[in-house]
Amino acid sequence: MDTMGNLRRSHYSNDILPSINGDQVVVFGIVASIRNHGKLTFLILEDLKGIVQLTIHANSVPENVRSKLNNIHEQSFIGVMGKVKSTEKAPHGAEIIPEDIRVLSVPQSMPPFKLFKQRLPNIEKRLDLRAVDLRRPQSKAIFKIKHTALQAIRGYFSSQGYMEVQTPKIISTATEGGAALFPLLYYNKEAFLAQSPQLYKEQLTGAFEKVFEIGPIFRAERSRTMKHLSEAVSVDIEEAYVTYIDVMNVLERVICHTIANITENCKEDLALLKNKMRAPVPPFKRVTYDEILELLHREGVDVSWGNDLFVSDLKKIERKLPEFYFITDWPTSSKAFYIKSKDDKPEICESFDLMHGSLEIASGGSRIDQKDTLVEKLKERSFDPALFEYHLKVFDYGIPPHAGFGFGLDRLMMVLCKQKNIREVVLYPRDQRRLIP
Ligand code: AMO
Repeated sequence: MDTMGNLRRSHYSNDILPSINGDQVVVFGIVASIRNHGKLTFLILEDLKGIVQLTIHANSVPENVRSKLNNIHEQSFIGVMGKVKSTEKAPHGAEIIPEDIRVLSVPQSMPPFKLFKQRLPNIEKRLDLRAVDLRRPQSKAIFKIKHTALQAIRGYFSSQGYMEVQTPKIISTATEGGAALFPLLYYNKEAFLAQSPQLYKEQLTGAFEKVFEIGPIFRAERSRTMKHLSEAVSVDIEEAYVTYIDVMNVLERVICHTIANITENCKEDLALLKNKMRAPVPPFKRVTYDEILELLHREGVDVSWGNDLFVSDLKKIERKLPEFYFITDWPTSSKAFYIKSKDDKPEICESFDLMHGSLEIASGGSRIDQKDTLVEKLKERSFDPALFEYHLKVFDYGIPPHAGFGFGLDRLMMVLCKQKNIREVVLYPRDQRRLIP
């Protein structure tokens, strides 16, 4: 095996153009394919920017360089120094005639699945060897889109005056009632992985007014579904002096901004994933919980008031609500303890879920900003207020009225990348059965 020695990349594959005909260049990458025609070999090298053709002819490439081909096969990592030659037959109209080839890594085995086929084996088999699965063009497209989405989200919030924060992920209490906790031993005490940044982001509104966080959330999900993971990424905001109506406006704007950015900057990736998506235009439809119950009733599904809405039921009205829409004004009993009830109708709370068809993307609401009410709510939900003293005492020093939301980045990615299984849009997914790789 060779080493890189003093060879360093001078160009990426997409820089190899007819305009630099005759220049000496150095490229690095992975061998995507080799075609051998006796004295002539074509090798396609792939790097992070695309592909470039190397043409190795017995008449133009010395024997000591050509002999390197004997050690190379597909999926080998190599470095090449050579001269650019313009030719209409090559991608971008130019190829490289190698003068030096360094063989850096040759695979001992070939991937147990085809990297360039549309039909793929079972996802679990691919996840077992995720680092190699991620070399598939469709996988790469998903994570390029995710990268662009993250940049757009950060850019949007920063431009609107939100401060990016990081809150602790090892914490002492639950924050989300329904979802189960992952306990861990923190020195000699019991601690938990954070289900959300909820209580910390609320506290921070007193200091910074507008905050956002993009970070992991941990949920010990009991059931195994296509849209639940044990570790997911949530995009959270919390803002002072606003209500749930105001943050719904923020949420739809950040979603529209992100999708507009992706449709503009990830055209090839979207095409590869066969997603002909167009950026939605705000405002998104807003439907109350009661109206959803009415729509379901018309489809022959009767949900008792106060119950959560099941995906299987929401699928029945997906034809009527196929895109993004909000479900607002949920029963107070169905939402977390920190959500504020309506002043004139305490059985309903100032809350919303953002949906895409039957997929929940986000939830949020106005928050309780009175300590007594929060203590009452904790007791109602059988939480011991003493355990929340670290949070409750902040209220003694005053906290502004505030509202916020959390959206599942991975759930949004399922929509943006047209994927049915959330595991496809997460590099190394974690669920009840999977802790490796
Ligand atoms: P909620 O519990 O609804 O609300 O979570 C917010 C969003 O996070 C995503 N999500 C998940 N994604 C993948 N796997 C999971 N197991 C999972 N659990 C949740 C969903 C969901 O809509 N603190 C509140 C938000 C707020 O009010 O600000 C919260 O955590 O897309």
